[in-house]
Amino acid sequence: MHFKVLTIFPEMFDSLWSHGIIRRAIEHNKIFASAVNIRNYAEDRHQVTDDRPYGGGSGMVMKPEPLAAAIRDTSKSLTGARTVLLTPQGRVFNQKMAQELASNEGLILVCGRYEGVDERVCHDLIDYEISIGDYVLTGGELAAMIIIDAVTRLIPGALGGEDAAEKDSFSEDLLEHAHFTRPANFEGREVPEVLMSGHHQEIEKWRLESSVMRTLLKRPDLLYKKELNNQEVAILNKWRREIETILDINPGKKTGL
Ligand code: 4FV
Repeated sequence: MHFKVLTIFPEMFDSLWSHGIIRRAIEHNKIFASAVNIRNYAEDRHQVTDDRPYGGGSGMVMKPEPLAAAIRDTSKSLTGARTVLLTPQGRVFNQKMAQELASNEGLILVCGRYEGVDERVCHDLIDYEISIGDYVLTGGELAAMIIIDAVTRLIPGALGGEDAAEKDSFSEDLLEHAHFTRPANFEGREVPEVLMSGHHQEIEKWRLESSVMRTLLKRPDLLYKKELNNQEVAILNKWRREIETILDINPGKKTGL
């Protein structure tokens, strides 16, 4: 997987390239990544990449010429790469989109600044518009880093443990189960026995129940839109029976709620 970032602040990515999983993936040639300065494609001697908006108003807009030249030149050296503009206008990024993007040869990530980029660039040269969430950033760089991070860890071998990403949150549209490590007793709080039992089937069962219940409690919206499998239905039915038993035993004051 090739990542090419187009930005007026390429040095912002130096730290991303040189730490953790991303650094390891680069060192093991699992990904090839670099940031290119859009200013290099500005023809005037001040390398201006922004200008005042037609129609007036506050702020500046990214000029089409340097951006278009940067995208075209980068696409030439990265055949088959898809171009992504990071913008609040885009589809909101999620794990499923990360999996889709990870199937590409290469991604050219275009980072806007100021009020945004000239619409004619979006129209002619952008394959995907992606947003990382419904809030406004000062630039697309942080959004590009999030995409690079989430996609890189899906590249086979990038995480080290071959199947590590398969057990991700959201890979089954469920939140991940609770995680524990040594010490077995931390400030009086024990690790669930089953996790120290070595009984892998029981551990998998416990972890699935932990995932389903955490998803029910923290992100029920994920369960509403999910096709539940038999195991998940069985877990939810077990808890429904638990709740019904509690309500049968202790109906509580008839509040009519
Ligand atoms: C953004 C987002 C975002 C908008 C104007 C950069 C800023 C400025 N990008 N997801 N949310 N971009 O707020 O991706 O150019």
